Amino acid sequence: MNISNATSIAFHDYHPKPADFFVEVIDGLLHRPRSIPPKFFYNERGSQLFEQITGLPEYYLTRTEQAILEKNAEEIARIVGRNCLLIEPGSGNCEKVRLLLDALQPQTYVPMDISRDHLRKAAINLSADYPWLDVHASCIDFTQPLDLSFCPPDSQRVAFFPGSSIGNFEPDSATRFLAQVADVVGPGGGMLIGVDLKKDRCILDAAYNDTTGVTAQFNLNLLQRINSELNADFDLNHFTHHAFYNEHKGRIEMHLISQLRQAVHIEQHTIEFAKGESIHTENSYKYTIEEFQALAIRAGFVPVYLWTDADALFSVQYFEIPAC
Ligand code: AVJ
Repeated sequence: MNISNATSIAFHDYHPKPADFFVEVIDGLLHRPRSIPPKFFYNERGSQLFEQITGLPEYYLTRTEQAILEKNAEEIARIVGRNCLLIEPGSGNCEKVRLLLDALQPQTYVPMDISRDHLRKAAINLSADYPWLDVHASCIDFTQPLDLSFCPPDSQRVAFFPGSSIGNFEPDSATRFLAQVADVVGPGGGMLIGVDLKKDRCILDAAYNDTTGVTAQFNLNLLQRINSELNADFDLNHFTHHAFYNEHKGRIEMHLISQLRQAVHIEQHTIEFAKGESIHTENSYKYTIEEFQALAIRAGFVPVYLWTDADALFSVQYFEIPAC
């Protein structure tokens, strides 16, 4: 029985195939330039370090986006429309959506995450705080097609993708990903997305080179994780964090630089690093408003409205798919 006002929560398990850490790490390290996908930052320690990053004075992204959502929640709700079906790919701890729920009053919220236990916990906590909200937690790899047949077919579908997570995608894959989102929300559907903006490079460089070295620890934690989970022997004292804004590509690049010529062993593999050789660990693309709108338009969206802070550091942009 489901009494209105009582907590309503459903769990849908699409059994996402977990990433193969070993295969992806070896593949990335054997190719030139060497790289490791940024999705592997987020083990328990990495997630803790990222939490710390979000509170750093130099790291303006999280607090600026939060302030934009808080300040404009009512207007966002008016523009997006109430009673929607709100889908959040990679919902994590479901903290950001809380800033919108009271104003937006969605009929249904669909948090999607690949991490089953975190998703379950986050959905239960959210549901306890918002008993009027119909929560359909979906354990899924959000880059896979999503079946929303459990949802009421008539409500407007809106995707929520905060945090400038889109910055981790290459622009072409970002377009493909948004086209997939466009498919899911369908004609008349919308997308509310947090996008970090191009700005003075000093601000960007500082945000990824904090003086207390938390970002360096976050980056180096990848090697620690490879050591403990893949039986490797990276010497963390012999790699250094290197992050800089690549103006030409419009992205922050994070690297780990080998401080000397060295060999590292991972299971049966030996990887030889030259002195100064890099492991590319992350790209974080920055866009102008016009650049990002053009990207979203290529994916089938129409720009509807956007919000930024007074210093134009960060943007929250709303798009729709024209109704047919
Ligand atoms: C979570 C991808 C938005 O690019 O700013 C923070 C990750 N990396 N500091 C970002 C990150 C280094 C973050 N995103």
